[in-house]
Amino acid sequence: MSCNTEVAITKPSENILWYDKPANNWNEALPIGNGRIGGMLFGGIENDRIKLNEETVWAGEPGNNITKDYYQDVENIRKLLFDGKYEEAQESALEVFPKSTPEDNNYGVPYQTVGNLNITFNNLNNPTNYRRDLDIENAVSSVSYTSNGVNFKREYFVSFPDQVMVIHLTADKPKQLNFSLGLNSPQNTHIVKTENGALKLTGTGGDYENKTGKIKFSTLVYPKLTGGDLITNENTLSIKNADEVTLLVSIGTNFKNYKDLSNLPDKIANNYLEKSTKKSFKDLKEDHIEDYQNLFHRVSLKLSEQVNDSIPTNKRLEQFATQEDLSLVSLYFQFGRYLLISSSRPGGQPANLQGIWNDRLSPPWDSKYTVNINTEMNYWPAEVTNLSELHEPLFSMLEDLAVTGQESAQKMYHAKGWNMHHNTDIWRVTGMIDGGFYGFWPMGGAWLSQHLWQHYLFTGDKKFLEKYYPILKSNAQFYVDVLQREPENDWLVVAPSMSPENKYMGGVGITYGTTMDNQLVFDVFNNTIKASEVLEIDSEFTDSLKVMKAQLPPMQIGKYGQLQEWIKDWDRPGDKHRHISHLYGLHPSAQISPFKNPDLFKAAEQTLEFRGDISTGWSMGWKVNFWARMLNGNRAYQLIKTQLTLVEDGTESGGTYPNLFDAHPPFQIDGNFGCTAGIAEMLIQSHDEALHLLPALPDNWSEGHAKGLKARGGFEVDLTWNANRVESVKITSTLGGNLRLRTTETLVNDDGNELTIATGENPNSFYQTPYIKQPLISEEAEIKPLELATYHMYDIPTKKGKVYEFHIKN
Ligand code: FUC
Repeated sequence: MSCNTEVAITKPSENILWYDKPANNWNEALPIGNGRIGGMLFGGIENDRIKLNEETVWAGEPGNNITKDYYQDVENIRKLLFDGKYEEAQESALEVFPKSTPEDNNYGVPYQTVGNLNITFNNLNNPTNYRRDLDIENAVSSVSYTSNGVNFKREYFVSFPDQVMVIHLTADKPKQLNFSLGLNSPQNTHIVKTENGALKLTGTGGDYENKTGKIKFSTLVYPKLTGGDLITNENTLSIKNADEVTLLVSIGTNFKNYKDLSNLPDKIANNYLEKSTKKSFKDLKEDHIEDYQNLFHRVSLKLSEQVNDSIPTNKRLEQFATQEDLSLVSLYFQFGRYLLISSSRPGGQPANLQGIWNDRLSPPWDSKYTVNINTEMNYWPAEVTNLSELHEPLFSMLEDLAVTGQESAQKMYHAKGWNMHHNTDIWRVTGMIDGGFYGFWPMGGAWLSQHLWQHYLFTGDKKFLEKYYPILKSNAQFYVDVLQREPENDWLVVAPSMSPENKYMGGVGITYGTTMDNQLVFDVFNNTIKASEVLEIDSEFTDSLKVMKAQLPPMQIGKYGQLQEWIKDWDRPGDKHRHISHLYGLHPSAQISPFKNPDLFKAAEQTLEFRGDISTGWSMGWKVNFWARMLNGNRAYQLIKTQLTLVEDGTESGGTYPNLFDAHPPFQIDGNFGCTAGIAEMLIQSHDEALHLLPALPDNWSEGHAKGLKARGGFEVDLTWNANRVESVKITSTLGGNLRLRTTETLVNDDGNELTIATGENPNSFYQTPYIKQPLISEEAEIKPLELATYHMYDIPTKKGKVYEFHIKN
């Protein structure tokens, strides 16, 4: 019988999330997606709900959010700051850029839901044997149960190659499938009807602030039946006595790019639908799995031989606080990779605050792009976990922002180049958002553009660098024009600005020369200088950057031994703020090193101690990375444990929901991605002159392997460890060049000979890290660099395409 067209796939149970009940709420539902189309699956028995998303369904219309020339206002605030009138400066900033949206402007628009597909089943009788799962090995979710002696099964996935969501319903006896299909949407403007044997939902994105909703979308649900009858009603479809049904869900919108809405939603939805109706379910599924596994299978992580898969995932999470379950950590790691593969594909939009999964018209923080940490964090796993091409949507957004951001640079700062503030949306707005407290941070472009340089360091792709160099340069140009001399030391600083979302005195965040800003400008200048050297262009411009770079403020150590967050020693030891922006220099940047500037390293540790562990989800995810960079595996693991604390829908603290979504709270996807990257960072690091093996392995991760992680310089790393020591390492060199290894072990090659001890600077250009000046007070400081003798450093000259294997000396 055709309902047995199962594809034979072996299912290693370590990569499965499963539950014994349907989802009660969003944070129990399971996400599927292909970057563009997303679904949240509730797996109800009588009523199944699938929440539908398409990544370009946002409120509003094209256009930036800068209504006038603000230069004089900025100048006035700058002057107040340099005169030490900080409170007045903050008041003035809030007057010019009020907290609530001014009538003639907007603060960015929300990402919105398409609506819901409802499947209502008839004739069920006391269903038993219920199971709902998400197999992230092949990106297929399923629901199964038994009713009236019949075993029912549903499978769900969203195919990237075919651009449709596929839901396959089967029963193990003929003529058992009886259900109806309905679509609805909370969108103010929408219509549901039936058309050519499909159910159709058309709608328009919402009006928001001063913007009119202009996104049009079209959703088609087409059932393909084996046996049985399809009954077409006015706005529902019914299926009677079918043997097997494949539902194809296709969505199109009019969005072409951030300023062009000339695509035809119906045509797009129809085209994808037509193509996929010609394929069998088996082919759709096989093509989907092949495409997905091509990405997913690049990395494997094993932390324990024991896979605790006999209890539902929510129960495992609940027990995690008290019982060791290391395969839950590797599942969580791979789930982060699954989420990136499912929410960010080349040619599409970058993952937003909720990836692509949102069931509201007005989600938290509009589910847009918050770029003072969140959007960047989404992409931390991209390179190191070998999903480099999934970084592309972010680069493509940068191409847009480098255009729209010229308006904010000109109108707000009278500067050349481009900039943006702390948020953007699908229309690529670059002006101030959320008013003159949270919004006065002209650094979004500085942080986002780091990703361009990092992609180059991992891939060595010169063509890519050539293409994106103008964006780096134009962002550097903005800071060349905008930097000011501060009154006390004549250092070059950004003013006004803030240390994201934090304040240094009651209600006052606005200031100049914050540590993070200085670190960011340092990186912007440095990346541009380095890129111009690689491309052998623009040396005159970059010579001027070198001069300015030397005049940026140094990082400073404050009276509590902490790394100062501000240009003055305003830090409070009791400050638990979720943003630890001034440690940007520790991670993701590489300006603080235990080997090069140990006093700063020590000060960063003091800062981490003051801030504490417990916080919002993403903040804990960042701290996993920080402690990994502190080379403290046990503390990093402690943070993972804190982050993997089960929280339920509506809980007010950070942690992890039953569906393994990160809880800010509420759900925010950055914490998933941050922690995934942090786990990789515990196993290899490649930012500080060498490829460091097991830099932060916790005591209880005594044996395991990580295969396929990527390091800067294009090295792919397969690592096995035992008794907490590197056992063997296999490195594929995709670019050639010197491989410098840092490890606590004595490593030998196949002949049993110890590797060549490293000397001098690493000649590999992808490993040459520029360090910012020592802090002012460091000359008196006693702190010595981390003993290099603790580590072995080896140099191995490598050839492109060759594989190198080493193991521990017995
Ligand atoms: C930043 C954070 C918040 C939240 C928001 C989306 O503003 O400070 O915690 O993550 O982004």
